[in-house]
Amino acid sequence: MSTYTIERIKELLKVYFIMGSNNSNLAPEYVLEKALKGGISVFQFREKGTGALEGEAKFQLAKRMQELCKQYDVPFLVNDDIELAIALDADGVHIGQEDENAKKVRNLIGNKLLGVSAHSIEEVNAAIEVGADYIGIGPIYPTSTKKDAKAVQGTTLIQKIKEQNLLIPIVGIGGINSDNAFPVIQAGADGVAIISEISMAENPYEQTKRLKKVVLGQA
Ligand code: TZP
Ligand code: MG
Repeated sequence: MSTYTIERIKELLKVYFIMGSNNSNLAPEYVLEKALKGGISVFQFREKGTGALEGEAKFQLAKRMQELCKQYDVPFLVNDDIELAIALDADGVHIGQEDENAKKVRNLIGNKLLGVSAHSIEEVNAAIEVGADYIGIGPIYPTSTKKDAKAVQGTTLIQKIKEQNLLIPIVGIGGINSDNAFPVIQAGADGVAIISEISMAENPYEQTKRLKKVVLGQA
């Protein structure tokens, strides 16, 4: 486990923005700053797919985005790339089932935040076992952002986790927007993780505010 309390992690997951340089036609730093101003609660740097930056360019972009997050006091997480997370002293990492073994990652990152994607109750339990701080469940709805996404699963697994009284914080992901976010929260997720609805928005600031209101039940 990390040094964050469960309650704090649940707060952080509320409006969880994920982005890399190929998720927007605008400069990623510009979009991130708008999202930070709009009230995102955590940010994940996810630089992958077509045209993704590598090496020094990836490192420098991550560093600039981390700097922005620091200015707004929002935790900065890194997707998959443990080495990068350690080099930047990021606040945590998020890994999928096909990435580095979660137990090994926990040992490498010490008490930084660890998020793990899970698609079944077995994967959820395994993630809890190795000390994951939260789990990502999805895709909840159809998405075209992740090309190799698993089958759409709706909120079934989230409900199952709640029925089994598992205490691990949960974030839903995949195709989430301000019109369909609330059912994810109602099913038991602590928050929603979002790429395109913010990164491709005409106005990422307004879109973030709108999403936040929905998640908080104020829309
Ligand atoms: N993992 C499952 S779905 C997905 C990821 C990274 C993509 C989410 O992107 P969007 O644009 O919010 O559907
Ligand atoms: Mg991954």
